[in-house]
Amino acid sequence: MNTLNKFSLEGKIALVTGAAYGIGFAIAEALADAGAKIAFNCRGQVHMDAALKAYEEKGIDAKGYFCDVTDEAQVKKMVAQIEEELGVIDILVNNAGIIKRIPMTEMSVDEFRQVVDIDLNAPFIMSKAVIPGMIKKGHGKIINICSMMSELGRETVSAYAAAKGGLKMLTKNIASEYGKYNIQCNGIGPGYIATPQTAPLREPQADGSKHPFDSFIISKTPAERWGDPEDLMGPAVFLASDASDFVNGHILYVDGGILAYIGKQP
Ligand code: NAP
Ligand code: GCO
Repeated sequence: MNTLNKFSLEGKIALVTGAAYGIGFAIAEALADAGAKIAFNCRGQVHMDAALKAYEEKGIDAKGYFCDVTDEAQVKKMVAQIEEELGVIDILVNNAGIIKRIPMTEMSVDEFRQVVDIDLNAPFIMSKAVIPGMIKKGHGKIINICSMMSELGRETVSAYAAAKGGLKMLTKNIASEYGKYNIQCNGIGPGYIATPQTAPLREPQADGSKHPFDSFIISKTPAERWGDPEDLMGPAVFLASDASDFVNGHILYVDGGILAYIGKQP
């Protein structure tokens, strides 16, 4: 067999959560390029309309569903609709996520809980909803979008780091519990990627100079650049395809080397 055929997603049905834009959109585009039929969700009409237009412009016949991934009833309804309209989900990408940058002692319990609800509880809810279909089908791929904060902390991101650290371990546990059903659950840990989520960290200063955090990240990244959502496309196809059938419980960091690097000598 030609090894490249192992990367084909022809005939597969993929659900990418929060894929109206940003990393999710790029991953959905990649899976479509590899042959998958795409389903995605978001919460508002404005983003849905813009996303459907953007997918159409890329020549992708993506189906959009309104769903708040923290709401189990909405998730079950969406999964049932996808199974009716497209078929049983082969690939689930738990991408939807938020961050709140607040010093921990100033963060309210509700704010902490909201981040954990979306970034950790929702991947549990989504995975619990799609695994039964994967078991019946005899295979499945779950890809959890983790973070460098699955490994490292920094000021103001306590809830996010706690959630993404938990998501790393949820990934390993799903891999452990469902590997016997030929379901592989892995994570992608993006480094610092230029999307709306990190826009506040890259905004130029009033005098036109670089945002200090922008300069900091470039100095900490061997690749000396921010990542682009496109940098995640190949890794996503790999983990969604037969090419990774014996990869399970792994977090693939796509970070330009930042986690490997102690940083430039001052
Ligand atoms: P983004 O641009 O802020 O997009 C986040 C997406 O999640 C949006 O489509 C948003 O949809 C959706 N979402 C948020 N809460 C939701 C909910 N309750 N139900 C359904 N959808 C919801 O973020 P991004 O940078 O693309 O990040 C995507 C994922 O990668 C996140 O999990 C993030 O933590 C992770 N990540 C990002 C980076 C980075 O540097 N950008 C690095 C590592 C990991 P709405 O429009 O409805 O809000
Ligand atoms: C931050 C950033 C990071 C990135 C990403 C890094 O405020 O430090 O938002 O958390 O989003 O998660 O991998």
